[in-house]
Amino acid sequence: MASPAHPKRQDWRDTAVAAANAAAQFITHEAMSRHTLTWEEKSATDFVSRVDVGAEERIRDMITARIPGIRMVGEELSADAHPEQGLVAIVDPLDGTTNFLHGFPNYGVSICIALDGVPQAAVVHDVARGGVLHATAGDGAFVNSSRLRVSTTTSPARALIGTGIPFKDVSQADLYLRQLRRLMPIISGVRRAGSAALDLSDVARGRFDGFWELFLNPWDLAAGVLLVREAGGRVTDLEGHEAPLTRGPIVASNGILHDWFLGMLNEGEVSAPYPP
Ligand code: 2AM
Ligand code: CA
Repeated sequence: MASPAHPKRQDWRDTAVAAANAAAQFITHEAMSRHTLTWEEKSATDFVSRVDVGAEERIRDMITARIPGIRMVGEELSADAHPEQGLVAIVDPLDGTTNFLHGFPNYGVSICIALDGVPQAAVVHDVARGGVLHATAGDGAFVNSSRLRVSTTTSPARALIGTGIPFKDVSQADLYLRQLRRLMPIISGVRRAGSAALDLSDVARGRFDGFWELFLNPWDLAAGVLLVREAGGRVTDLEGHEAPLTRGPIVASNGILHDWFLGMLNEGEVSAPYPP
């Protein structure tokens, strides 16, 4: 197992930021002609276009040229690669594809460089709303050059919570709706913006006090996990274990509200809410 903070992590962050910038430039250019794009179906509710693939090719080419020996775990081109073995770049070239295709301004690029399952460097480029969020392990999180801090909200009644509504696996809908029903009357609001990487960024930015989703893939969550941790928050699974970089449920918060949040999500559920 590698030490948690690798000496090359800042070089890796710089490469990830450069690759995200290149992808963001491409996405912004392509957004002008989004009406001409063909939507390809990965499944009935999950779409991809040549913009996703083109952005990932640009990221892959830059990262593999600058970091010898790195493996890609990318949503469109190498989704089956293992995210917790060796030196990997975990990449969502366009998180919020559905938003992008509709012209709804909430999509971005997410890249995490991890070594043996430990996130070392991360960037989320908030393409539509603006801001390059980045972090390296142990050195804090930043938006552009400003330090990021999670919120200081202590009262659930003041909490604004981000979420992702299950869209593929409807078997999770009942659990999800029970969780939502318990939270709704006692918090200040719930938002579903359609990009998990940006939702986690919004926890790191202190805009959301918490975020949960029952199923995410490694590329949706890996960069955001490091941003939230480095901004002073917590990210776990539903049982309170530190979030892995593999797929699964994610609960993020400003840390202060975390135990309360986990308690609410799990209250009255008879068995472990999500299969391992
Ligand atoms: P994507 O745009 O990279 O596919 C969590 O909700 C994640 O699921 C999002 O970050 C989004 O990542 C993905 N997703 C895919 N299809 C979706 C849909 N129809 N509605 C919401 N999220 C979707
Ligand atoms: Ca994507």
